[in-house]
Amino acid sequence: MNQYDPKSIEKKWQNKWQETKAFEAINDSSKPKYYALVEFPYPSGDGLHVGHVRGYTAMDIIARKRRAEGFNVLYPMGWDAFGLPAENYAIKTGTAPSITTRENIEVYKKQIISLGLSFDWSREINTTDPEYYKWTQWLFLQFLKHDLAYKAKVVINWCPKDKIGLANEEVVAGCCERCGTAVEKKEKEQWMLAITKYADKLDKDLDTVDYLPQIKLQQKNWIGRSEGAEIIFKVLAGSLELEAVVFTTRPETIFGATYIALAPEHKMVSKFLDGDEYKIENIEEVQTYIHDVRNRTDIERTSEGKEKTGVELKGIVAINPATQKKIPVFVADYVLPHYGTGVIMAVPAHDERDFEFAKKYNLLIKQVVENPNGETVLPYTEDGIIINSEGFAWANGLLSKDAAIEIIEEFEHLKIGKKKVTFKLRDWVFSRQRYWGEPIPVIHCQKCGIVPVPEKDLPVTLPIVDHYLPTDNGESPLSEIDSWVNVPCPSCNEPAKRETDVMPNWAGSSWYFLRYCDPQNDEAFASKEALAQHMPVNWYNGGMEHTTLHLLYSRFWNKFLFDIGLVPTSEPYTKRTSHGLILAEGGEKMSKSKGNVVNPDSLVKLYGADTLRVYEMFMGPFDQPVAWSTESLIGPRRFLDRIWRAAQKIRLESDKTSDPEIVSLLQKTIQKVSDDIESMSFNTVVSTLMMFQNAVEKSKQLSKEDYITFLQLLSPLAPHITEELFEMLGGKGSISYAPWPISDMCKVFVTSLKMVVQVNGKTRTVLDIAVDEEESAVLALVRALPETTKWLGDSEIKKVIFVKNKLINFVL
Ligand code: ANZ
Ligand code: ZN
Repeated sequence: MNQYDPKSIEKKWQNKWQETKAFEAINDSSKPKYYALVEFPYPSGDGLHVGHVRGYTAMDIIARKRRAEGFNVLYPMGWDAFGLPAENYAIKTGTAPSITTRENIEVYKKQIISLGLSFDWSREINTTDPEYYKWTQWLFLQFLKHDLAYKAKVVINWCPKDKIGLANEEVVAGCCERCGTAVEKKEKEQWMLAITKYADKLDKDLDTVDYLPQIKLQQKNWIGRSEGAEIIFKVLAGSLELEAVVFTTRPETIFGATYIALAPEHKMVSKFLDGDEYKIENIEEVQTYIHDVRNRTDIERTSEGKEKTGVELKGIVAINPATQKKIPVFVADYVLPHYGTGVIMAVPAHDERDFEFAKKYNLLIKQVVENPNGETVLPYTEDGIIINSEGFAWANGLLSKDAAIEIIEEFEHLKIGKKKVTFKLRDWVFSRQRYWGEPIPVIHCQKCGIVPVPEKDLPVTLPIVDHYLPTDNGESPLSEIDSWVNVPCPSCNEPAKRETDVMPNWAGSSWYFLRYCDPQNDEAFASKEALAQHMPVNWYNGGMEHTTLHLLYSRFWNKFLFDIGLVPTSEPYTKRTSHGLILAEGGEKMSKSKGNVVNPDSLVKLYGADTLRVYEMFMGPFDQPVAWSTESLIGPRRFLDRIWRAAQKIRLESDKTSDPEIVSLLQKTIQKVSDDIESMSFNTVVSTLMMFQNAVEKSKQLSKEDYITFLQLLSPLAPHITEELFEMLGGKGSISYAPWPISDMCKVFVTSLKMVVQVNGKTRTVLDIAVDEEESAVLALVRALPETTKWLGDSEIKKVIFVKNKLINFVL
């Protein structure tokens, strides 16, 4: 065998790894544990994408290095298989999603295996397998038991075309993420998960994990913690006296609050509109306005460019609790119903939106903060010095930050306000009126209300249906299967009905990393022992697009399970990194509609998986987006060809020792490759290895051992060719488990050093010279320096003291 033939050797090693169970993690190992995780794919009809290969190969390199370092590595793979594409395909063709899913998984699995990724296939999971979703349902019942799952009438984003409720994040620029139809608002009963109860922990505990800074920041912004105060404003409506509670992050500006504004959806507004007790003067105007605002998105309502609108509730006034002055009450679009209290105290002098609004409606603008560094231009939104706060004269002159603390205390004392922390995060709409999801395991009984399906009856499996479209009133197609829906109540045995909503496609992935620890367990979602052995995940790499949803959802589930004593750590992932997108050749996004998606299969056939892997690691900095170039695969392929040839030569005629330059360079290569793998600087790993191969080709002598060490460094990137050559050169066992090389910096061969140049014992400069340079050569170097004449002047040189490799001293 003399030609490098990836086709045959890649198959050979893939079979061998499988036969020897080379990559199976052990549940009771004495080795230290290491859990490496990548996001499991949705098995779409399009097959694997070169973007998948980038992330999977990167973690594969980490996993392989850890095995070589002596860890018991868990690197699992599975299928996140509930989701809309299979369901939409079923609506179109009538093919059951379970069938399409099975077929797609088969394709994906073959593709992934062909890449030589070292996944532990004995732990493969599939979120649509009833044995898996039994536990997703069981976990839902734990949320229900602990009052974290509840039903509520909520205004949901509604896609009139797909007939489906959408999560906020599924709405892109006001349109349905899937079909592009303009999204409407609709009120509907939904199952909710109370993720907001964990908002504070999800925020604070980010300090305890090692995530890339931009990932932490995105999570923080999404959670949106705000510290401020709630303050009570009296509202006078004729003879009625009501209270409106505002949320503000700037309580120290209270003396500048010249109106209050309610969200159009606020309860108090509807009370004014249809209550008999009090009717506002301009009821029709307000009604029309509210109707107009209804279908505007939050972004349209609040973004900077958009004009803010509102209408005054005529005949009603509020009392500013600090000034005791009567101020107008507005309904305004820029006040959102589901943030803070849905009511604001407006301070036009110090808030952009309020300023704009006050100008438009001719409202009082009263300055209460002064710029300490110069002229104050309104609206002045920075911190500064408090002025014009007569009622709390002691506050005048304080810095706004300090005044805020004191003023809150005063409010608490007067019982008109209190300190308050608010979050942007909303509870999670957890039901979908669809088919291809986990049925929510509850039964509705006229007498008993919501009754959980007893554990022994789990899983509630999906029935066979003959059509997949939601009903016209937007209910799940499950609602039309009478034999499935009608069941006796588990509690009173009277006729009752199953819940027909299913879970969103985020459910299965919220806990899959736990199931990998113990995937065949049919008594628990995972045993305590297995979880203790493998959790937490040591390193999780995935897409940046999953930072705010999947990552947050799964942290929430894990934290809840930790609190009820079912998992060993509060945080599921110790470390999180993200890879940059792979773009199409022209730099555009790869997409099916543009027809520019690159499928790895043909590349594996043509060049081999090792070449594809090395190319994807070499193509650019790992965390940056990078454009694909099929042409460029030839470079990595030639690199592997050269390695193949070099190894054949060494097999026939290897030397006992290598050139000193090789010995030295190898140590530096070990160091650099080891470090760069840890920092995911894979492109420099490849270039460092290429430099070593260049040196090998120039060398006079090369030992087999040194070349094997080099192959070990390459093996996480190109596992097949290195296994083959390792075997060929007489390596013992598998290169995948050969101990990772450790650099010995003592062997590093120094090629240059610094020599001190002195005149009469005083240091004048430092010269770079070659090791062991002779006196005459150094003298010639020094004389060539332009400064030398200045140092030596006209004096005669009495003596030259030369200490090899250290210094040269002219005595005048
Ligand atoms: C008075 C004030 C004075 C405010 C001032 C700001 C500046 P963040 O930081 O994002 O939490 N606000 C409160 N609830 C709102 C809602 N439901 N819809 C729209 N705006 C709302 O923003 C908090 C600030 O946003 C609050 O502080 C409130 O305006 C406004 F010089 O109160 B502020
Ligand atoms: Zn009942």
